[in-house]
Amino acid sequence: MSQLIQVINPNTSHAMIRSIGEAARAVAAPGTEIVAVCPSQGVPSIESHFDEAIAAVGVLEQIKHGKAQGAQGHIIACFGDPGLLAARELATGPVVGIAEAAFHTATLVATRFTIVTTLPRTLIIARHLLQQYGFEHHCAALHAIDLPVLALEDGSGLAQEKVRARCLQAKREDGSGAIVLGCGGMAGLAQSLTQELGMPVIDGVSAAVKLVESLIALRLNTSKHGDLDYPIKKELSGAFHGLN
Ligand code: 2AL
Repeated sequence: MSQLIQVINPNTSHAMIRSIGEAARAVAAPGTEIVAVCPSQGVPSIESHFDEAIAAVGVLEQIKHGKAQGAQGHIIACFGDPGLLAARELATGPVVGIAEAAFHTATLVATRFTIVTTLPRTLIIARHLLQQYGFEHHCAALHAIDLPVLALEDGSGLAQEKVRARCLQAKREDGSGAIVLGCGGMAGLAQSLTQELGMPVIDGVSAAVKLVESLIALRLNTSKHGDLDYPIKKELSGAFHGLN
């Protein structure tokens, strides 16, 4: 069976589209085509509530394009899962965010996990998601490497080394059985860190690809019975005209 899965990087970094697309294709089934995209306008990286609000609109724009191109499922590849429920309203196929994909996957292989993310101010975004999704009691600790998201794309390797060092420290100190990587830009690090640490290190992009493939195989679309029904038809004005 062949299928098209759209991976949306909600920030406008083309370098990050490439690394996220590579990570997605590395685990995709032979019949899965991955199309990796980003919004036509928005923020270069998502590190605050302000950035998330702008990114969410870009996610909706891309869900609309993806549907028109025949994508059967969609992935929101930013660790704050910006616009997730709104995207589900707009979409027909399944929509999975990388934070929720990573949390679900981690609890299948460990009772408690640690999150390693980018800037300290993004920790509150992860905390809110843990509460909202009901994973609070599964998260043993959250850490920030204290570098911005785009440091992961600067080619120096410094951010990657900081992620590695934080993961090693978390293994020694946190008492958790798995580590969740808290940024789409960390996607390429999971497999080598899993090997080096000898414990599961989970990247939400690859976890989301396998979850969306499973939902498509199970013929499970987003429920249109209830609150995730298509948005109520109304005239949107200005730049939003026709979005719904
Ligand atoms: C993110 C992410 O995954 N992509 C982005 O731009 N910001 N979130 C994060 N906590 O680093």
